[in-house]
Formats: sequence, structure tokens, C-alpha cells
Amino acid sequence: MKSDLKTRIRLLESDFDSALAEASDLQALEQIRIRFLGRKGLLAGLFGILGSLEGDEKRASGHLLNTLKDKMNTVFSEKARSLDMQSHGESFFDHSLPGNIGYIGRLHPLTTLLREIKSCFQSMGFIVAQGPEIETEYYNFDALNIARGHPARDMQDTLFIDEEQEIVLRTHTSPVQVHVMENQPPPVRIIAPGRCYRRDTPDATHSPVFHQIEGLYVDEGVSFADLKGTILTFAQRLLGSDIKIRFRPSFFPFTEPSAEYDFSCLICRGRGCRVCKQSGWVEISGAGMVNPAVFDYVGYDPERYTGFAFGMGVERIAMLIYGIPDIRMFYENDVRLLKQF
Ligand code: FA5
Repeated sequence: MKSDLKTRIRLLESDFDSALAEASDLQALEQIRIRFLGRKGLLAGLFGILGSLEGDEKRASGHLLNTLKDKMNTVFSEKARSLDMQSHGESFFDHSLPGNIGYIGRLHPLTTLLREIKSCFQSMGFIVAQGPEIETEYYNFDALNIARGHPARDMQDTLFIDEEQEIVLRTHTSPVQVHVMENQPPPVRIIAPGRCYRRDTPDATHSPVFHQIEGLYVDEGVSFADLKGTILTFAQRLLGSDIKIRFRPSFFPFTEPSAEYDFSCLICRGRGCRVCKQSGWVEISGAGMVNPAVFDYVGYDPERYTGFAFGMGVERIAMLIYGIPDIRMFYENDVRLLKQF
């Protein structure tokens, strides 16, 4: 009897599978349900036989039958679901599916920071100017007093668009100074934000594409003290009154005297970290008094006018403010980072 029931269980299973495979609509499926799974159906019939068995034989066959019953119910529901979807065609909408949560887009942290920097300088009377990212060597180097063969020309590893035509991707925003001064007489008080390109090897603080904000203030009687006052006011407006700035002597052919200035590291508060290379300071910008040689190129009278200029790295400031330890994180577009802003 036991082996007989086992055979009938196997047969029922294969009959059920082939009947389901053939069912092509919900009516056919209902017939199958009644025939196999109904109260007086084939499965119930086998459970009836179970009643006449005893002991181990009953237990073993009962286990087999219950497993079969679960399987038949699962396979049946899947088939019913798939036929139901087919019968509703394309317009079927499954109300039981979880909804799509739409995320609201937001500004990239560099865009937000650029806007904040612009508004700090605008509140001090600076006007936003723009210049091309593809430049001639004349604007990127010559008119900035960076002579051909001058070692300063190697300082900035340049990406050439066309070497013969002397067309480059600008390595800094300083060429905008020249465009602006060529087009208007003093006084000039501008900032020029934008992308710059260099062959720098990427590391925690260098990227081959990065942003600078150029600043230029030319008028009668502009002094280095004005430069320091402007930068300190800017730093405190942007980063709070705790921020410290530090000027160090430097060299740029287009400024004389030249300096670099650093901001105190907001990430480690001066204790030393990866961003400030354990020094407590982060290099932000080059700056200086406009070299009279540049005034000669643009036709300004160097006897009458003086000016200061600076070129800040925007990413470096963003790293400080947002506590981002590696510049490359700005360009990886990892949503886990971006959605925190
Ligand atoms: C210049 O580019 C000068 N044009 C700045 C200047 C303007 C000096 C006006 C005087 C007057 P420098 O190469 O040091 O200087 O770059 C200025 C700033 O840009 C750096 O302090 C740094 O903050 C940022 N910077 C430079 N290279 C990179 C890079 N590869 N990735 C990210 N930031 C960079």
C-alpha cells in the first residue's frame, strides 16, 4: 500500500505540472484547481487513502503528501498571477508593488560654494567677469609676463589643444584679468570664477580639472594692505570669525611682490590632518600686486594705477568647509556623498 501511494503521489505531481503548463487562461486554471486541489479533488483523494494507513508508513506518506500540497499551492499561485497579468495586458497596474520614491535633485557642493564665494565678493563691490576656457598662449602666458622659455612656463604643465596654433586649455583664470583690462579702463574690481586644466597627476589635493576664482582690483592707490583686508574679510564672511589667514612670499611673473596665502585648517583645527598635510594650514591661493609689465600689455598707466590680484582654488576651500579629505570625491558623483549636501 505504501509504495502504491508513493507512486500515486509522483503521478499526481507530474499530471498537475503538465496540466498547469497547458493552461492558457484563467478559466482553464479554475478547472485545474477544482480537479487537483478542490475539496473532492485528486489531492484530497490521496489524503483519504492516508487515513487507512498506520504507524511509520502513515507518517512517511503524510510527510510526502504535505510537501506535495505546499508545492502544488505555490506553483498554482504563481501560474495564476502570471495569467492574471497577461489578461490585463500592458495597462495592468499592480497595487501591491512598493512605490517608487522620487529623489529631489540638489546642487553639487562646488556649485553651492561658488555661488557663496561670488556673493561674498559681490557684497564688497566686485563684479563677476568671464573668459574662455580655451585660450591662446598669448592670454594664458605672454600678456601675463610669462615669457617664452621662462621657467615659470613650465610651472604649469599645460594641456595643448593645438601646439602650432598656440591654443591651450587655460591653466589658470588669470587670463581673464587681461581680457577685462583690455576692454575697460580703470577702476576695475572683478572676480572671475571658472574651470582650469593642468596635467597634474591626481592625488588628494590635485585634480587635472579644477576651479579657480580670480580676483582683480585696479585703481589709484590700491595697496598690499587692501589685498590682505579683502582676503581676511572674505575668509571671515565665508568661514566665520575663527578663521586665520597667513601670507607667505612667493613668485608669479604677473605680480610683484607676490605671495601665497593659506587658511587655517578647519578640519583638524590646526592639529594636523591629511588635508593640511599635518601643517594646520591649507594653501588656498596665489596673489600679489599686479606687475607693471602686465599694465603695459593692456595699456594701463603703471605710474598712475596699482592693483592687486589673486587666484584661489575653489576645491581646496570646499574640502576645508565640508571636511572632504580627497579632492577626487567631488568628481566621482557617488550619490552617497552628493545627497549629504
Ligand atoms: C595660479 O594659478 C595663479 N594664476 C594664481 C594667481 C592669480 C597669483 C593672481 C597671483 C595673482 P597656482 O598655480 O599656485 O597659481 O594656483 C592657485 C591655486 O589653485 C592653488 O593655490 C590651489 O589652491 C589651486 N590649484 C592649483 N592646481 C590645482 C590642482 N591641480 N587641483 C586643484 N587645485 C589646484
